[in-house]
Amino acid sequence: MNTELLKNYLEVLPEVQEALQTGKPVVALESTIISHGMPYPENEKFANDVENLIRAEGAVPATIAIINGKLKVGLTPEDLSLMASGKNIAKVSRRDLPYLVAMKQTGATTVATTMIIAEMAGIKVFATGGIGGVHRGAQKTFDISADLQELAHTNVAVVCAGCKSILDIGLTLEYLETFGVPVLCMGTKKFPAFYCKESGFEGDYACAAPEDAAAVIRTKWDLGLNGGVLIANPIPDEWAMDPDRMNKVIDEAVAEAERQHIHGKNITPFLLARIKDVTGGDSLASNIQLAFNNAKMAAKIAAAL
Ligand code: PSU
Ligand code: MN
Repeated sequence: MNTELLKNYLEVLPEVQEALQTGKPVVALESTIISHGMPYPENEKFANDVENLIRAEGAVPATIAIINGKLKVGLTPEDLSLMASGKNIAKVSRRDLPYLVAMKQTGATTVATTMIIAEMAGIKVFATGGIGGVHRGAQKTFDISADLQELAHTNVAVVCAGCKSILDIGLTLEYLETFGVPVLCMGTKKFPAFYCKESGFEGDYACAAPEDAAAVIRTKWDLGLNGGVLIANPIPDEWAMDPDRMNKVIDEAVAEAERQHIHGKNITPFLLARIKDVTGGDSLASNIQLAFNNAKMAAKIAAAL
């Protein structure tokens, strides 16, 4: 990577710059979860609260977004407000990134793009809610999130609560195996399904403590094995939702998306909004809490690294 050239594109917030220079733990956060994953104004409160939780753990948060073509690493409260309430904020995955930057546009970064920009800035740990993956019916549609290829190649550890059953979770785990991405589950071997503690699938290994996860991450890169590590952190008991209820809601949302011929980058935001409407906001409260839980875990892993 040409670091001189990169400087023309990257804009790192002083708080984050200082932390990176002095070796303080830093946790990257994505902005698609703000702009396309939650409604306003809950999303703006969430964006500020999750940053403060990371600070309370002794780490520095770096929410990532594209603003007027700049790759922003660390956002001001005004930037967070823009990502939460701005109209027509693009959803930016790897393929969209050069266009948005060249045309000086504003967009929210997915897991894939957040990983790319975190790596450019030298940030090793990233907390989110759920990753994208292999969609149900991908055998026909070819719809596999670019998040999985990014996990295959980019050296950032991603802490998530598993993935939603809007995806084919079994195929998502197969894909990660093919591309050599270790899936570590915190405190259990069971792979969680976002709102629910269990998906019916297992991850590769259980990790008892953040230090163990950090040791695996460090060792992967010490051995010259490029790519990410996926850390699956189950939603806390008090916020976990009933799997039967959620699977029914999700099945109906997927059927509705098919009826409306929604596909491509619009499908994930469509399903998320639909699930939130049908559960009357219960899912939003769980979504916020699982993301908080991941942010705290990511701060501990970043400190141990
Ligand atoms: N899954 C969720 N919540 C989200 C997303 C996925 O439960 O907010 C977002 C993330 O930003 C993820 C992106 O990277 O959707 C995946 O989109 P796609 O499937 O179009 O790659
Ligand atoms: Mn897709």
